Amino acid sequence: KDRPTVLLVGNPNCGKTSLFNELSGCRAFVGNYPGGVIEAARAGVETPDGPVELIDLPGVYRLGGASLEEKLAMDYLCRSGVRAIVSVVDSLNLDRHLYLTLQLWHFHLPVILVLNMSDEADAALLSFDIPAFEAMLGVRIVRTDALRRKGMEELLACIGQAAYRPSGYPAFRKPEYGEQTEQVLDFIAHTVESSGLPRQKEPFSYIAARLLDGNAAMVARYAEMGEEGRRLLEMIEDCRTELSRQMGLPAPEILSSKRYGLIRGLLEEVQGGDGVSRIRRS
Ligand code: BGO
Repeated sequence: KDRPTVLLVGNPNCGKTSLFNELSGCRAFVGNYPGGVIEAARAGVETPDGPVELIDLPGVYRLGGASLEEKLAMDYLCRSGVRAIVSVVDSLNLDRHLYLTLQLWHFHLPVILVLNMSDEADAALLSFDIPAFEAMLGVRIVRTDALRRKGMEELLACIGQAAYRPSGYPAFRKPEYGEQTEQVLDFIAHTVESSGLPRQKEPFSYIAARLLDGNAAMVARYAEMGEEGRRLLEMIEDCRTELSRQMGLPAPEILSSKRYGLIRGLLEEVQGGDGVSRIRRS
């Protein structure tokens, strides 16, 4: 079967399962994955451009953690055959939910940003400058209310376009972390790529970001690759330490603090309406 795969990703409780059920016409369950077995629900879905295989990944707050949910999400994101990502966020919690969205840049796939819970945003008098929001991120944005089935046709049309006509779809804009950080990330990615060490499933830019974070699982992987792996980690450690000194931040906090900074700046530009001051205070 050659149906293009489209992944639904999002934080827990963003309404991802409700959306999946609406799009797929399947109402089997809404809720968290029952204890123990974690698997991704999947369904064939018709779009105006043709059928896609929609996969509902378990809810995760970010990529890179050691939980089974995060590993499963990463595994799907690295599979071939994935043509687009639907990043579902809760419209009232964009400051936290967009963190995961920014991490999707690494996969170089078309991203549809779904502002779910639009009913709650309306009730809170929160509005968005959608064209500016789309331009700043390099995505298509669809506002949905999964409970009342609002925005589903538009979402299906976006999914179809992203999966079947990607050349006309915007390219996700690279989150810019500043010159010093970018230089270190490029250096790490290049060093890993040219090392001759076994190719990992994740994109090099993603591996570089995790190594800059000092992500335990990623560091352990390279540490287990023998002398060359350990030499690579030492080289990386030197530039981590230097960047950390320059930024005045512990290395594991550099990228996350940059990401939250980018999100704050973005929301200041695109979020409007009487609800903003209330959201900011909460
Ligand atoms: C309960 N608008 C509103 N208002 N609510 C929504 C929307 C929306 O657009 N989309 C989803 N919800 P999941 P994850 C619930 O289950 O799909 C609601 O984790 C309840 N349940 O109905 O499970 C949705 O898959 C009792 O709410 O999210 C669900 O991403 C009381 O958001 C919750 C109140 O949706 C999470 C809510 C027994």
